Amino acid sequence: MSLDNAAMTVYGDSISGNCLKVKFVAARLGLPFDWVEVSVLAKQTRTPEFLAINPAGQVPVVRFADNNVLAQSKAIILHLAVGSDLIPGDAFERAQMYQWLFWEQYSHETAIAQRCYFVGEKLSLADIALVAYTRFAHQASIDLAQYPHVKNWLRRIETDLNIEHAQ
Ligand SMILES: N[C@@H](CCC(=O)N[C@@H](CS)C(=O)NCC(=O)O)C(=O)O
Repeated sequence: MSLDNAAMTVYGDSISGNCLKVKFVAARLGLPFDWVEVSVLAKQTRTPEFLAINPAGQVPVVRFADNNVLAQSKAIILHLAVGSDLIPGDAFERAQMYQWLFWEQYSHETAIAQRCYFVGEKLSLADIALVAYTRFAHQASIDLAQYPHVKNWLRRIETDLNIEHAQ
């Protein structure tokens, strides 16, 4: 069955960039899908029912009409987009597209996604090393007010370290 005719269920959290990628691609390609909201914050990815769908306990995950299940946003969007104009026909351009996909997952998402600390759920040397020069951003004419997540993180680390707020 071609994907165009298949019903699929996307299990996703509406505030997750990884899940929105799947939604945007499916919508752009006109692929019909049901969206099942799974809240990461409410720990709905940790229920036995959800873990039976994706033992990794993560969204997005898609269940296709034939009951096959696929996780990992990049695997999902690449699968959805096979044969569409979203995947360049030229082999080198396709490789360049992969380059951006890998970059996004490895560098962009990790830099932009909102986390409390750089590693795990608590202060580590990574936060302390990174906070040192981030506090001087204004000296390079960078106004952190434009980057509220960074500013929140900066405040959190300064508070954790009991040091004065730099800006
Ligand atoms: N590399 C995966 C990352 C998936 C991921 O990190 N999902 C998060 C939401 S953005 C999640 O489900 N977190 C719940 C958890 O890990 O407990 C992808 O691109 O799909």
